[in-house]
Amino acid sequence: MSKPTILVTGAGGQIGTVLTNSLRKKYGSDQVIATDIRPTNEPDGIFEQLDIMDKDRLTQVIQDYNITQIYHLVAILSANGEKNPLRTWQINMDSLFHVLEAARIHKIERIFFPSSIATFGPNAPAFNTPQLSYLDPTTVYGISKVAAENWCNYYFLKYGLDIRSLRYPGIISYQSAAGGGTTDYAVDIFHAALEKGRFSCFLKSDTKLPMIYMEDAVRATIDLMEAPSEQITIRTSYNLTGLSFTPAEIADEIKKHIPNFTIEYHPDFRQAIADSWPASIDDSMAQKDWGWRPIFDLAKMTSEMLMQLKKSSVNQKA
Ligand code: AKB
Repeated sequence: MSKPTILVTGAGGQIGTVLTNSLRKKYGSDQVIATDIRPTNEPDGIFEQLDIMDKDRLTQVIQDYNITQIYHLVAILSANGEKNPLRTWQINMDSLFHVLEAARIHKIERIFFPSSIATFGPNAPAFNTPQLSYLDPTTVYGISKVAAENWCNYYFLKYGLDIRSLRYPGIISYQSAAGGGTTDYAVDIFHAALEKGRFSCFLKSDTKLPMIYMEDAVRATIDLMEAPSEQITIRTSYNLTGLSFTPAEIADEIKKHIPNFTIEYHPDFRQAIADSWPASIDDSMAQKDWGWRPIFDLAKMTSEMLMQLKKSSVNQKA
């Protein structure tokens, strides 16, 4: 396959910020067109302001740059999505249809779509949730991801569109903030630990959820997109995980670095969402089909997060 020309939607979001950078490093800055609804002051690389709900503008950008691949990252996440369910459905689904149709019409070679562990609901097994499980999500975000996965599969079967997808768990990153999800606490806790030495957690101490460190998540995404088509046996979305932990477990790990760190638990509406999700995920299909292996465990991730956040606060002060 020749060098792709890539369009990233939602490039200013938690995953988009880091993924866009990695794609630029891999394929060259001029090959990656970052787009977002909000303008960016990011200095390196091409940026186009794009509201993905405007399909004519999407078409324009695809044509202007001869786009061959799309990473469609725009979505309203689980917690924010509950504040306005119909709007969430509209944005998550319409944006996907704009991308799918544009990809079909303009013969885009490859598309990436992020799904989520939010596709699972209370009737899926909570531990080692298998690839093929009952999907009865309780959030509008989860419902939109189940529908979207099936639409991706439909466009693959009906039009031969090469769409690939991962069911991301909570993603932990130092480079970008989490944006309105139920797993956000696992990013916020690091900032609070360093800035205040204490954290108020919106989930209960023993709520175990599947997570992944950003570096692993980005590697999984690019590896999946680079795998030969014949290795991709799942066209809805692959289960993916890095590690699973509870708020109490991550707090204990942080205490190894910041002994005076304290945590309090004040569960809110996000507890019910977390309770409906798996505690751990079976991603053996991703391992078998395209060689997925996570690198970061809880200890490695915690020391890396703290080290990187300290480094960036020193740089900001300098
Ligand atoms: C969320 O919490 O909504 C997201 C997700 C697991 O998809 N981080």
